[in-house]
Amino acid sequence: MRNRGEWNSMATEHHIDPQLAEQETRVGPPPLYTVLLMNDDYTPMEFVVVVLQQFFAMAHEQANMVMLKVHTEGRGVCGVYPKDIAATKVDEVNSFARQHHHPLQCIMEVQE
Ligand code: TYC
Repeated sequence: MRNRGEWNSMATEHHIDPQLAEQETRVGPPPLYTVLLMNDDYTPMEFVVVVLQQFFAMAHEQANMVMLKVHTEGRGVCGVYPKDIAATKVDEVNSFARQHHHPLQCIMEVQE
């Protein structure tokens, strides 16, 4: 039978199956990702406030503070999420901005 010799040596010589190696070495919880907005010269301030309210569940006052932080400092945090949720938020915000013909950029960064 094909591979019998290989299987036998794995069983008797205690080789590590490479497909299991990742499971054996992964320690700790999965990383979290920070979702950020980047400043630009063209997206209207009120559009950014709406994005923060609609996609990140912020109240108008908090959304305005985050928008102004992005406007003055170049970037600002929208939230911190597991990888799949962060990636979905990034895609949704960038699609929404493009639908409205704004250059707004939403990105994600792995947490330290
Ligand atoms: N700088 C933009 C303006 O003056 C406003 C803005 C804020 C754009 C935050 C993007 O992520 C952003 N209209």
